[in-house]
Amino acid sequence: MTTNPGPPGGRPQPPPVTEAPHPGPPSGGERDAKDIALDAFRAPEPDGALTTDQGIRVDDTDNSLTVGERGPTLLEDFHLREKLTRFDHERIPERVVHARGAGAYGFFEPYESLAEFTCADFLQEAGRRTPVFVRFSTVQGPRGSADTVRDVRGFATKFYTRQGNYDLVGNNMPVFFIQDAIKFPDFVHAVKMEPHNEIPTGGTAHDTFWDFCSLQPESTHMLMWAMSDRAIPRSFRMMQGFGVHTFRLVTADGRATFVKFHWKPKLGVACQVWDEAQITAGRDPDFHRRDLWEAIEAGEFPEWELGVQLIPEKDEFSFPFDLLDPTKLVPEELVPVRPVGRMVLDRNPENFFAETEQVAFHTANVVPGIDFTNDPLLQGRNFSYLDTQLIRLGGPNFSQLPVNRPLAEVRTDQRDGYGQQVIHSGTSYAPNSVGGGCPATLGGGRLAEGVFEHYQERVDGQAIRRRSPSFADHYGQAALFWRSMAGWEQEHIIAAFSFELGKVGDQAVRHRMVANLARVDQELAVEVARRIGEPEPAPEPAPDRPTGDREAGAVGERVSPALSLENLHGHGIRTRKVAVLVAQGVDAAQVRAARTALRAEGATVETLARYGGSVAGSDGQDVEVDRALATTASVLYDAVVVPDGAEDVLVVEPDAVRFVNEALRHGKPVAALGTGTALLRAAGAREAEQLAGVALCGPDRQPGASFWEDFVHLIEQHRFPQR
Ligand code: HDE
Repeated sequence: MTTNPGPPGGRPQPPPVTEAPHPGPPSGGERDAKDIALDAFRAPEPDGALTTDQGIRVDDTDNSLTVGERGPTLLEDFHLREKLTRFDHERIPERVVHARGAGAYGFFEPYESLAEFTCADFLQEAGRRTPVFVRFSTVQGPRGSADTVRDVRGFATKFYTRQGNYDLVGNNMPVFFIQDAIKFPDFVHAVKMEPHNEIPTGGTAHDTFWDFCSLQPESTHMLMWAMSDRAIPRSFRMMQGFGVHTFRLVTADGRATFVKFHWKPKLGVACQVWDEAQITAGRDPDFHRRDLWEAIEAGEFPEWELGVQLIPEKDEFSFPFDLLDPTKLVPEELVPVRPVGRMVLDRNPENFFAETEQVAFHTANVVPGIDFTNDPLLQGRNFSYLDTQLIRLGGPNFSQLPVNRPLAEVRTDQRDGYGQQVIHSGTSYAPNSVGGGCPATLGGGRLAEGVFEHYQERVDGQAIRRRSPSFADHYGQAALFWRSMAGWEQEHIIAAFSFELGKVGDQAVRHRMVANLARVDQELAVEVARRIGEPEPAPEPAPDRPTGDREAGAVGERVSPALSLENLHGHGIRTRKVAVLVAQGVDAAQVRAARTALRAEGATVETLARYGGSVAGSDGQDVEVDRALATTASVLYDAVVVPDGAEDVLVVEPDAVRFVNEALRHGKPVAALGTGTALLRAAGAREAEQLAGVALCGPDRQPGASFWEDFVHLIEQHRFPQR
């Protein structure tokens, strides 16, 4: 039994009851309007006396109130009851999908006015900043699942505009598995853990998922993305985002333009390789969450460019696919992406639950100047997001939660409900006269004044349950994606299909899936079949494919270079993590040179050794050790340097050998200086000088500036999968 002893020298003296000082924001630069608005809800660090929820000061929080020292506990102990009751009710339902995520605040600013296309206030003026909150997520896994599973990533942005909240609730892939929202529960039941045993956590490699997809060929295009490296991003900061659906931009005079939204990461797109992702899931299940947090804390603010593909309404039917079909993308070669602004995330939340867990996105949160289309997936989403928050956040007042509150003033006739935070006065009905007619509607035709008016699309038809024939091509763009991949990307896709289908127990499912792949590409299907032990599939004609394998055809129809990771590299190595392996006798000058050269380019450099502390360098000076090898892993770094002088120790250090072996296997840049090459050999590299991405500096030579420049260039290329 323990009691809180308080400070030495007597009982703690509670400070006088005063107004708590304001803690202010935790990190980041300039304070924006949302940050300042949150001040009203920030609780100070509790440094005074402990109280109950009612503000009553508590004498003891370690012992329940009992009759005598060994007697029964008294019901009258309101502090005990409150403490346990509050604890019992701490959890809320996790999101039905996208349960695991991480978020951050920041701002968006346009490069130029988009007034020509939209009256959305936040897009009118170059440089005018709008606060944002972004949440990244995986889809399949529960809240506690690993970050690096093979999955789609959510990329949801809430813009706190002067005209109210605008939510762009996107993913890191530009298409989706299904065309109609009515299939979403089926899809999610199939992809989530299987109901009888809740296996697997966070992965798609199981029977029900592949059963569904094999029977639902509209998922084929998205499967190609999900089996590509895009499904195992290096970090949230290095992935694209897409609005997926076609939306509308609308001008003040009611003119509409179709639009596809794109987020392009300033650091370029970078992915892990599958083996690396799997090991990372064990070594650091918080890999992406930690990366985002640490980058922001270090002042390395992640940045994306917002791009739009603009399509005049008159061109609605000029593509070989339907713009309303969310399993199709608009190739960038056909409609270029126009960069229109940038988003920077510069502030971490203060409390995960209050902000990242309670943030509520909704596709129907649009502002004047942005509108929907009849994409049947989008239409269903416009219902689902509000509906899900009602159960997840416990009632209709979730938009009053600090993270969800708009900066724009809220005046509604909505009242009451669980957790109402507002003390309303006056009337709550319309029309009224006693309230002076307020809050009042302003009437149509006033988009320019910030009044939302739905786009006046003319629609005419019969009520039918039938998919449009214009949605029927399920393989054309899957094949386009496949053809647009570099050889190594195709290999990764084959390996991913083989891994996933190899884990499917039901032979008929594998069989159907291989037949579907044959409609995408015969070689792909044959190779996957070979690897999973299926008979070679017969060539499939894919009769419903207008874009198909046409030999002729514009770039963007036959092949889309913009889809390949080869063309999405970033520039420079800012925030890449480089490990320098050290041990007794290491060339300390080389360690210093590596640190200086790589840090000058913005990389994070850490020295790793068997134990923490320091090691004696060859010049007698100590080299500080940043981390003990046992506390970290090769998969958590982007590149490795093995300096001269410590090879005797390192080649017999299993953690060091494994470190380099994994770096080599995962195609990472490796620099070996002088006798450091011995560690490469110990790690299994026979002819290191022949390996792509390996930089060697011969014995008796010191790496000069050009050596480090070349190594920086290798890190910039991220991976050497051809190795
Ligand atoms: Fe979602 N989706 N979704 N989704 N979605 C949810 O909303 C839904 C879809 C996406 O970080 C849920 O608040 C339906 C496409 C993201 O909080 C839910 C359909 C895209 C997030 C929901 C889709 C997304 C969600 C679960 C098919 C990319 C996480 C919890 C019609 C464009 C947002 C919640 C966050 C979350 C419904 C399909 C993106 C249930 C019905 C397509 C990024 O409402």
